[in-house]
Amino acid sequence: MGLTLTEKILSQHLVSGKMIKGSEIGIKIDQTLTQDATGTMAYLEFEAMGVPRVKTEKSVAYIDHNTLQSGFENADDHRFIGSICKKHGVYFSRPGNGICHQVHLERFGKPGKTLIGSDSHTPTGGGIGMIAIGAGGMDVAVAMGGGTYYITCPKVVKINLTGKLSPWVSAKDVILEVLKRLSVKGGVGKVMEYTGEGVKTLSVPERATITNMGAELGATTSIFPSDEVTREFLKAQKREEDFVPLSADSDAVYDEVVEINLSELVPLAACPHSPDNVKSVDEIGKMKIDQVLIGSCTNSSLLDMLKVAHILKGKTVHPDVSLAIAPGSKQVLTMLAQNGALSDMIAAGARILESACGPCIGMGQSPNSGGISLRTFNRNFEGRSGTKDAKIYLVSPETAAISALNGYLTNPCDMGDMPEFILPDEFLINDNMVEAPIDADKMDSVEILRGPNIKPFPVSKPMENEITAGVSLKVGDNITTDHIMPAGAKILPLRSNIPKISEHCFEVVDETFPKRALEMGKSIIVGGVNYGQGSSREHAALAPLYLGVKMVLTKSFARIHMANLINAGIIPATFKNEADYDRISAGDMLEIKGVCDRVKNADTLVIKNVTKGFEFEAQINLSERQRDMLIAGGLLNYTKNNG
Ligand code: MIC
Ligand code: SF4
Repeated sequence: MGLTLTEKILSQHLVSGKMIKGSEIGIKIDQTLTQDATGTMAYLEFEAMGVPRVKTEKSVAYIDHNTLQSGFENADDHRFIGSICKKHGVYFSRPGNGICHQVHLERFGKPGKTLIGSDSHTPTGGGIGMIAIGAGGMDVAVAMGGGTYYITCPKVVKINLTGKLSPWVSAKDVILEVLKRLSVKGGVGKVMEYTGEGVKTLSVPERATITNMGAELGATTSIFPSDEVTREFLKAQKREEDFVPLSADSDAVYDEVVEINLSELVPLAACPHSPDNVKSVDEIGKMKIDQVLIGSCTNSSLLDMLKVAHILKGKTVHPDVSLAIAPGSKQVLTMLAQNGALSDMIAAGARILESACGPCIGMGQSPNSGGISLRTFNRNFEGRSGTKDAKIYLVSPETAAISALNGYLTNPCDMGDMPEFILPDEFLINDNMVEAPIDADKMDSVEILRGPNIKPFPVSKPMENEITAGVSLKVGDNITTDHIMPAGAKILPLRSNIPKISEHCFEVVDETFPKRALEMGKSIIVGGVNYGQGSSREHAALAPLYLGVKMVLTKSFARIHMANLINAGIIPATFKNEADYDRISAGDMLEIKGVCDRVKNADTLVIKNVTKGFEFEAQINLSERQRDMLIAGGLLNYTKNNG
């Protein structure tokens, strides 16, 4: 029986467990990446582990998220990360060099390798045939130290592409179509593997758009084969030597098959407030818009930017619209400057932003009250833009650019014929903004620069055998990490200060939560399905830990958040009978006895609702390693105990 590409790469990297779907496997990690908003914590954790130099083939730290420096905090964190990298063997991509995923794809990713990154959009690397997975900072720290990374052995979904995209229909429309069909939880426990004749028609940046936004499916990752198109891309990046041809066996067996005929796709948009709330642009109609933002790790490649510049050339942005553009990397921005496309954007009235995440994470450009904003980004969760009542639509760069000129949502196909946009034979290579680490024998000479904003992370205690705690918060389905631990220009600078950032925990949902949880001492959060979808930020676990949350009890969890809860020593439990969710109210007192014994040996916990006087069961479907970790009080304690 043949193997899928996913199975081939995973089994080559397997260090523990068996390739049995649904069971836990440990894999060796070749490369890691971090970004600055999750990086400070990850490097503090790496330091705490006491490993002198990273043990991966390549580890890179990017500064791309916290780039709006409206106080000393972000600049201090950047200096801290820079000094840690120099000392411990990590390459440091300085602010201005670009968005982690775009730069990693251009300069460092290699087909067939494994990559984990402390950012949920790490699967962008799947565009060149990597197994690239988003993870919590602590898992990345462990991998940097040479430790194994654990995942549930995934099911593999074949996404069979046929046909060819019509003019002005975009890779973004492909992933929006997948999201429309499968939903934000459709990918949980699965890898999306793209195959079929249609693959050849997509360039590497287009493939990367698709694997990037595969994160919104909740998937473990997404992957394309490494073929002649990949070779051409790597050659143009002057690293053809990194190319290896990779594909699934012709008789590979998949767990599910999704058929997509590229020729039948039309321009789509994800409507507020979820990436899977997808409708066609025509269906939504000529909606008046206030803002258009083009960029983010999903759509900021040279190819995307050239299309946008072509559409804007010689025109003026509509008077009622603010258009801002953030090219994804220094390479993209420099090439746009050299070939004149940047002038076309500026002349049309676009506001050019630095090569960074920027407005995607609420770092500026919040829309006006009730504003309608079209964005080429990947997330449109409520409040993420910084304006709570704004309405965010996720679209392709083509749809965004033409709509910015017209002042209303426009189907780009109305533009008629499309010229051929061809990627250059050679990209402009200049890695002068990537600083190499100092030689190992000189590492003692490097001083670690710590700003006053950097506070130690909360210490979790070993698990107690009895938990009596009130329900401090009850929430519904699809709660995102942006609900649990919001980001944005005001809160992100607090990422290195857990006590302070915890004051904003669940702010979008209930601003009284942090104070109440602290007053309760110990508490439990109750949630619905797909709890914790979205970001990899471990702050969504560390803040609840600091506030005394002992257990999160839901109908189901998103993958990275569940791992982060376990790493923090918080029990992730699910209702055995979902109907019990309705029988619990905020404020109820819950009692669980024999917790350690059951976490060690059983698949369920028996929970007594003392307030309402009934008992029910919750499931704890965990591996042995996860059970031991919870009992030790999280990954750091566990590593110390075992190491
Ligand atoms: C995001 O897009 O939500 C982020 C900001 O990149 C996060 C990481 C973070 O919260 O720092 C992610 O996707 O993991
Ligand atoms: Fe940055 Fe946005 Fe991509 Fe997250 S999704 S890495 S904030 S550009």
